[in-house]
Amino acid sequence: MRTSRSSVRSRLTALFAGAATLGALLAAGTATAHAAGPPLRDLAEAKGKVMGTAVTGSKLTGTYGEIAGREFNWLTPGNAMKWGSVEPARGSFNWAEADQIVDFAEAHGQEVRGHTLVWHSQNPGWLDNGNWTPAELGRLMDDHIALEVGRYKGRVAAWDVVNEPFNEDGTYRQTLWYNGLGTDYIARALTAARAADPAAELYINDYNVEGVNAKSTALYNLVKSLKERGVPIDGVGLQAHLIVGQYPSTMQQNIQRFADLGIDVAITELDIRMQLPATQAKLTQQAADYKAVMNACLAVSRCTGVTVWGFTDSDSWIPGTFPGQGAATPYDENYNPKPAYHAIAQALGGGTGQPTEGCTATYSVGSQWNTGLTGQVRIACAGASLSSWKADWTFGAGQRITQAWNATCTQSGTTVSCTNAAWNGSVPDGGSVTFGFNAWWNGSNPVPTVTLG
Ligand code: 9MR
Repeated sequence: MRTSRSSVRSRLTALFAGAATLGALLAAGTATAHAAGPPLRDLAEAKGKVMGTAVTGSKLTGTYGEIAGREFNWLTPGNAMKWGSVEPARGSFNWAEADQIVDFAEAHGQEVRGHTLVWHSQNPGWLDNGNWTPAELGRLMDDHIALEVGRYKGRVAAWDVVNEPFNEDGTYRQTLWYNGLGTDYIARALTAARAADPAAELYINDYNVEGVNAKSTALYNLVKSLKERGVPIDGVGLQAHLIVGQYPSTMQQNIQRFADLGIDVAITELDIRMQLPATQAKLTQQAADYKAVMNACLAVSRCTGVTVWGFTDSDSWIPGTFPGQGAATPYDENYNPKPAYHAIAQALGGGTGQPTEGCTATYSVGSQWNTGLTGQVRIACAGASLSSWKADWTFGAGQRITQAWNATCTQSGTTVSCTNAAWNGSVPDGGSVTFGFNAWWNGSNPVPTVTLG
């Protein structure tokens, strides 16, 4: 976390976010039916994290624009800053969409993640098809970085300088850059970016590097050697294009090992796809997977936060690339928040955002002895259902939770907060779930009232 500019901007963000929320409330007639809880950006900010989304510039009006401005404090142009977008013909530039997104971000108190400078894909044809000497190629790369990073100097907080440099087995991907300049194209690109905007955070970004595996280990070794050589590198981006039910169990461990190198880690392109049609069971699993990613980031202080690769299923690359798959983002095509949205909010310390009328939580003490107790909370719904839950109560007489099962419980002061385990978030209409806990007590042990959120 190098820059102070970022943190100044993020403090301002809270103010802007408040204004954005107020704006959204005043425009309630046009706003979508939406969870009443605080926006994700406010929840993230309170946890010292950022919450971002990829956006398409042309869509930043109406409901899409309202949600992008209200819920997120970082934006990544999904395509607008790629070389093929900004310089389609050599020497002929198109900055319109990139400028528009940066302007939108500034108007909404948001930071921008620049994506991406040096990649093998979405390059202009003239670049891909040129027959460049290594010297020419190096100059093209240097000039491109100087121009684009220079243009947005002071306005783009972080850059994905190099994108997707590795193959799955951890060898270097054979690209225009690698073939022409060797592995050192990476150090050269980072150095050029630092020179163009010394305050911007510089990242290497890749996919399938979320868990500990051959590819992430190659990235780890690269960052380690760049650090040892004094090459400017501030972070790694773990894209996180995941599949429902396949959350990588070593994600937190992986984030931590990168953090231990003295760099930041950002989750840069999170989406979690499924085979269509989306069913309640798949959406519930997806919510649990989103939550697991959030928790992995929350658990490591140098994980800066999470960006989703499109916030609505109507603006996602998945259906076009994986026929038959989709529903990968936190909002559906009609801008209704899905269980995944509520799971993100919940992981960030918010309520589940779901109406809980029709569902009740009942606390009971199973057994109690001199200073211990085993208790249970039963959550039951009738005429309503839940896809995730949060059960809070106050232990006002000094009781302390020591252990919980079938839920994750934390206690801060007298406030106990329990959220569902991956397998029991769903409470169907007419059904119930229970979770249990052990607690310590002394003196008196009154039964608290449980609030569902
Ligand atoms: O979301 C982008 C999509 O609109 C483009 O068609 C696609 C082309 O490759 O790129 C998508 O974004 C990619 C990102 O830039 C890098 N990581 C993988 C993303 C999904 O393909």
